[in-house]
Amino acid sequence: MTKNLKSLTVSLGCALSTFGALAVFAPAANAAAGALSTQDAWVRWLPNDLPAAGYVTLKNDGDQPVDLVSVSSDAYGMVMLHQTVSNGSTQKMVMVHKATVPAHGTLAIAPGGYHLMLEKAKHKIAPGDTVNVKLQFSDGETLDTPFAVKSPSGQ
Ligand SMILES: [Cu+2]
Repeated sequence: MTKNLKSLTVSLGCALSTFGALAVFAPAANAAAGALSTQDAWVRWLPNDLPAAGYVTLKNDGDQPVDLVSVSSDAYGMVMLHQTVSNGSTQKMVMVHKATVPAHGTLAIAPGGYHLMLEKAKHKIAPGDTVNVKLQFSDGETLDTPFAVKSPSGQ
């Protein structure tokens, strides 16, 4: 609660005209009307049917934190949310069930942190393609997001 009050104060304090300040007064029923958006969605494709990794920045203009709770795609048989964790000198990835997008903030699903693990491609996918990934959130919002498929070097 303290955290929410603080972010409310900050957004009211810096600019009364910001989107965030307006959202504070929106009725709860409008919560699904689009506090969330995505930026820079892309897939790092790998050859030989190796699993691909999806990256995206999630932006939350609302005054409550929202969790990403489910990911799926028509293009892949299996999509999971993974997190890279380091144990001293080694790194491994673990499956996680949610990732929080802070109120009036962003969550970068980016190399070294979270990634979407995309496995079992349902058809041939190559750099230059676009695949849609459905991102579902704890507030009921769903973002059907086009991801640009890029080569392993990110081109
Ligand atoms: Cu992974």
